Amino acid sequence: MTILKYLLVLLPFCSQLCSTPKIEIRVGSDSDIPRIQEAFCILDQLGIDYELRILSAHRTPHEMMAKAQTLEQEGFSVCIGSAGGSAHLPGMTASETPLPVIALPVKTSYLDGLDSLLSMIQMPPGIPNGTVGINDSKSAALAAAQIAYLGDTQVMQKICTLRNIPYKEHTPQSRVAVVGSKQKNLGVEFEKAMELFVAFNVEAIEYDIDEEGFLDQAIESGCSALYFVCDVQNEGLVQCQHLAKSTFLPFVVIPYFENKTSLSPTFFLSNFVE
Ligand code: AIR
Repeated sequence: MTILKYLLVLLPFCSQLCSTPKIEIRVGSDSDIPRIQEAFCILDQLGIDYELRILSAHRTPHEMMAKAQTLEQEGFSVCIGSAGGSAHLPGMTASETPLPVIALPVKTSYLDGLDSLLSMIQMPPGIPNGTVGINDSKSAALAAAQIAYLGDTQVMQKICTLRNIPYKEHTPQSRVAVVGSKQKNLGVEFEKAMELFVAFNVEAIEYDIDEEGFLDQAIESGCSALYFVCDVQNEGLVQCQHLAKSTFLPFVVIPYFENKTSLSPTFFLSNFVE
């Protein structure tokens, strides 16, 4: 009887230890499914468990929200939310779950998916919704896998082989690498982020983009993500592409504008949409 009692107490911990992270892929309509096939291929190649759900934010809003609220308790660790048109699905999901949500805009409407992309990247501050490019289901799957399996050497090695980048032994900690240009003192713009890191007990280590070997140092010190302050009007976009191409760490980019008055929609379109 006593043994049974102990077993019952231990059972939830065992199931936590044995369970592998799951990825939920929610689409707004079954018509989106053919457009995101590459995500399924990537996750299959990596041997990662995922569940596909059709949950429309306008046809079945209550079910969609309810399923967002229980994601964590169902054992998911990341959600990919894919939609076209006004594309409110990932944003509404993100507002109901603490899990990372990756927004994947699909090209379904007369506006070629640009409408969805712009809608998704404009979630209000405080409700994160990491957005990938239009129809870029490959990146959505890789980003989700990198977040969910960062501490899993086998999966990370497979990801690095697929992405053709070297894998380095890595033990993720509650630590992020904040990367910017010390010369320009971009850090001052990010005090709010720093305050949040402190509030969540996440250590933030600052690295200068011009410092050689900082990426290796970030990996060695167990950083779990790169938080890159991208000086978009200068060399930031090139640095950003280079960084994203060369690391397996989940990569968050925050656009920084030195001169806000010179911004125009044309600047955004030519620099970001490509
Ligand atoms: N959608 C569904 N819920 C929220 C959004 N944005 C999108 C679907 C699909 C488009 O609306 O992802 O691309 C049309 O959906 P339906 O339900 O009319 O087929």
